[in-house]
Amino acid sequence: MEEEEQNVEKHFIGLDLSTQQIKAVVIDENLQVVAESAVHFDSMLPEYRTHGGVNISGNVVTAPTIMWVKGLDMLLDKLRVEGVEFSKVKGISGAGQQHGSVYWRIGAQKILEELQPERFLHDQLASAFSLLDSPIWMDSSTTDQCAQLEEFLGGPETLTALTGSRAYERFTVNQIKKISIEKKEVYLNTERISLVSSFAASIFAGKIVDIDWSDGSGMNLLNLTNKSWVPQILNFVGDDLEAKLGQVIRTDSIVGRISTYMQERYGFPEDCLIGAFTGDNPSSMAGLGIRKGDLGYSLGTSDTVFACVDQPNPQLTGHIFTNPIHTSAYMAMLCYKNGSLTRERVRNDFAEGSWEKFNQLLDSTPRGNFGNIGVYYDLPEIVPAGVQGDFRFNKSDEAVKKFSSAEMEIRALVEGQILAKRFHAERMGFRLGENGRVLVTGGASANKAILQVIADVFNSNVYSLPAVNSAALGGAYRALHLFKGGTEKISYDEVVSKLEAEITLAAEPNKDAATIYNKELLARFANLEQKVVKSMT
Ligand code: 5FX
Repeated sequence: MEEEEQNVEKHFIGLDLSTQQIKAVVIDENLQVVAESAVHFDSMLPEYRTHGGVNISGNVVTAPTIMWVKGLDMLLDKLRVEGVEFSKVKGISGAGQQHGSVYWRIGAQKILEELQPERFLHDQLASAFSLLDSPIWMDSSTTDQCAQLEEFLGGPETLTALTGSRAYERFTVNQIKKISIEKKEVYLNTERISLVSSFAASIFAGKIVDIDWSDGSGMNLLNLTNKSWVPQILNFVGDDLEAKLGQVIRTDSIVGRISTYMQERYGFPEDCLIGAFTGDNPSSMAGLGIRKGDLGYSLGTSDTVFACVDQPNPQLTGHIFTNPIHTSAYMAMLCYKNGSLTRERVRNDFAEGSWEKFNQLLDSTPRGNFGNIGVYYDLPEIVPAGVQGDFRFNKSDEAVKKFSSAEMEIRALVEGQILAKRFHAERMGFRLGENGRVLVTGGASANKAILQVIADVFNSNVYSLPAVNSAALGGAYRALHLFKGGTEKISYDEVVSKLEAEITLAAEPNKDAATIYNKELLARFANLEQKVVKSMT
């Protein structure tokens, strides 16, 4: 009997509740993807009228919380229709867009415990939230709260040293503070506050679960050293905040077993474990199997770069998070708001909306773009903070209105985005290790022409994995790790060692790359970026 049990195939689900869609991957014990599916918010849930999965009103950016719930209903049904046998699933974990928050109203825990299997989740959770629209990472409406928090703690340096980041508008404690003041009744009616990640885990566990320490690092609230909430900051928001947030847990924790709702509605086995969900970037780090000396580069709605560091060295640009997989190390990260959507906009403006044309134009322009440099920010950027607009400079560093051709615009956009990552990453202390790799992920990592520019600008080989959604995969791998006994029993690196065989070389730097993208060019870029910052004030 025991042997029979051992021979039964075991599957693991990884989810990613990201900005534009919810995605699921199902893997087997050999890390092979056996199924994947997604629900795209704008096109499949048009009733919520989102654009890119969000609603933008000035600098306030939100997403309807119930849309995410309905998306989960649809995703689980889609997976079933596509033939996924939930009875084989032994573990589920996943990721959520970072910083976004969910406000459960008083009584929500009870609603979650009493879900009826014959009804949809979105039907039953319609009244479970005290705030209908969740603030998300693209929001930049908490400038006042950020200034107050930094002042309260004695300056941005103190906050940075304590929590790994200066005050950022999207970081959750600033969002909560704003709500506690501007929507006092909402705050008072809130039983618990989740991050998008812990919210998704709660739906599967059938109870409100705690926040993990990697995603929790994106709140301006977690003490990086002792990994608990900073009491002064809790008090700064309100003395009942700790009760609403719960405890901080390790990212490699089991938060519970699958809920009876999920067992009865979908046929999950009762021993299916639920691992803590985490932020999409920490989860991508897990999904790419990032080792020391590597750089992870995610090309998505937001562009992010991240690396594993032993000794945190927090800076006023960029973030240090608790590491999701190497539990004694940290994760350094830079996040840019203007990623895919800006690339799409420039493609529409200069390449007739065609990626093929965009790539042809990019390839037809020489590396270095004749000295022209451009930076394009559709939304107020994070690095550097607040810059917005298109800025173009000719080879003499003079501001120009337009470049003389579509191909120069396109190369300026791509080079500008990648130079920014290299410059800021190096300033934070990243150095590619001797055997270090640039590992790419995210939607645009399928674009070879862009990967070539990454290889050239970083003067490094660029590698990719066959599956593009590393955040969802990271969830599935972490669920498998927990199933195998977790960190106490086996290292995460060992569980994902088979990934080595799947990594493929996607681009190699051209011979002249190091001379073109040299220190002088980076210094020029830094100067021009400073000019842009100054022009905003
Ligand atoms: C990271 O700090 C970010 O704000 C973004 O990368 C979000 O996580 C995107 F979902």
